[in-house]
Amino acid sequence: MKHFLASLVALGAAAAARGQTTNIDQDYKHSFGENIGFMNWRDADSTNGGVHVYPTHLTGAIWCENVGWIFVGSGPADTNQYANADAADYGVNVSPGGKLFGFGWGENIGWVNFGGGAEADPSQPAYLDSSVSPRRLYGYVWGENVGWINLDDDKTYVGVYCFADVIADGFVTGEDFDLFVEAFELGDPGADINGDSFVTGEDFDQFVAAFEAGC
Ligand SMILES: [Ca+2]
Ligand SMILES: [Ca+2]
Repeated sequence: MKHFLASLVALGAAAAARGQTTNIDQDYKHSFGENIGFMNWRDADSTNGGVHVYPTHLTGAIWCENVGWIFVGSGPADTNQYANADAADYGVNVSPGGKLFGFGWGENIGWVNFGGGAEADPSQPAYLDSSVSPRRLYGYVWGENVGWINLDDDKTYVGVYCFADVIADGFVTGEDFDLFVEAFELGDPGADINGDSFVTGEDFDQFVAAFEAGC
């Protein structure tokens, strides 16, 4: 078992290094765009591998059945959030209260404004709600060329696993704890809970807080 877990850590490390891990709920992984159809946030293929929601930002890509990939960022350049001042450091951020803001880039549809819903009248901000189970996204996102993207549906929505769910199977268990500690001791990217590309005491604190809360 120990050996298996170590292999899993190694796999996770390789995947994380390529930005391929996801913590999107396997049962709730779609949003819907009024003009672009269903959007898969988790597992459309093994190349881009879906979205990872970190406490302060997103990484990865969403597959849209009609318009291809929307990239939500590959990791902020300097801090825990994308500056979005130019195309070199773009992506979707998460505010301390859970609101999404910043930009995704659609290979065929241009910029997608994740803060667009907050600017609508009435305001319909896109946000991560951590008070519900499963944790999930709500609200609306605006695509400059494709209109509204709905994160608000009752049945078709994007669920997000707990930050402490390192194995990302929807359950926070001792197995996640063991794997995290092992990854942490190795300085493995799988233990990078806040997604800043470094494994530090901050990740340890955030993991323990999320683990104790059980999300
Ligand atoms: Ca788990
Ligand atoms: Ca970190």
